[in-house]
Amino acid sequence: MLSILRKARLKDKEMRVLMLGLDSAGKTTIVKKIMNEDVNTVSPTLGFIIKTINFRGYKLNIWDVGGQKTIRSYWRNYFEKTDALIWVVDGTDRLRIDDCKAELKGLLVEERLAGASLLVFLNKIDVNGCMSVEEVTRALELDRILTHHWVVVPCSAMTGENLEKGLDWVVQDAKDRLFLY
Ligand SMILES: Nc1nc2c(ncn2[C@@H]2O[C@H](COP(=O)(O)OP(=O)(O)OP(=O)(O)O)[C@@H](O)[C@H]2O)c(=O)[nH]1
Ligand SMILES: [Mg+2]
Repeated sequence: MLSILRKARLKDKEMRVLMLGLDSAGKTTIVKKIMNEDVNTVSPTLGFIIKTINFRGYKLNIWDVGGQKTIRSYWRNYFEKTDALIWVVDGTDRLRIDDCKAELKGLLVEERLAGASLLVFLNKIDVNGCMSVEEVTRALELDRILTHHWVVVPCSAMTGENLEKGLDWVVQDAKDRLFLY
């Protein structure tokens, strides 16, 4: 039933995209850059922000939810009807990569996120010494994920590099799914 509803919505070219990740990963900055807003004025997100963007003929409703540890328990309030999960990783934050892995792992067992595509944005590649795609794939044990379609896209919310490439994958994966069931 859920999948039928989801499919109906995809046919309407509308998608619900949930953006999560540890605090300071760059979620809000990514959304602002995509919307052509000033990226120098971001502050930590304490609740959530919804932004709607028109992208390649699709209407993407992006839910950008704050990632601070004390408010991560609220993430579950946003799982419903998610078509795509964008997991944002701070590529410069090696210290918390295990924390990052554990939080992502917790999401992937969520039934309400079962049908969602997973885009991992490896953010902050404009910074010297940022982790590589291989490093993050290994650290987050992404190769073990068999339950979701996933991809890692290295990007920078500051320069905008590869942000559209990531969204392209999200939309394409949704389109492909329309023909699957
Ligand atoms: N150099 C660099 N800095 C970035 C990039 N993206 C975000 N930042 C910086 O990282 C910090 C945190 O960015 P936010 O967008 O607020 O992070 P967030 O994931 O929304 O954090 P919460 O709302 O607390 O969950 C800010 O100082 C940004 O300027 C990037 O691609 N490159
Ligand atoms: Mg934020």
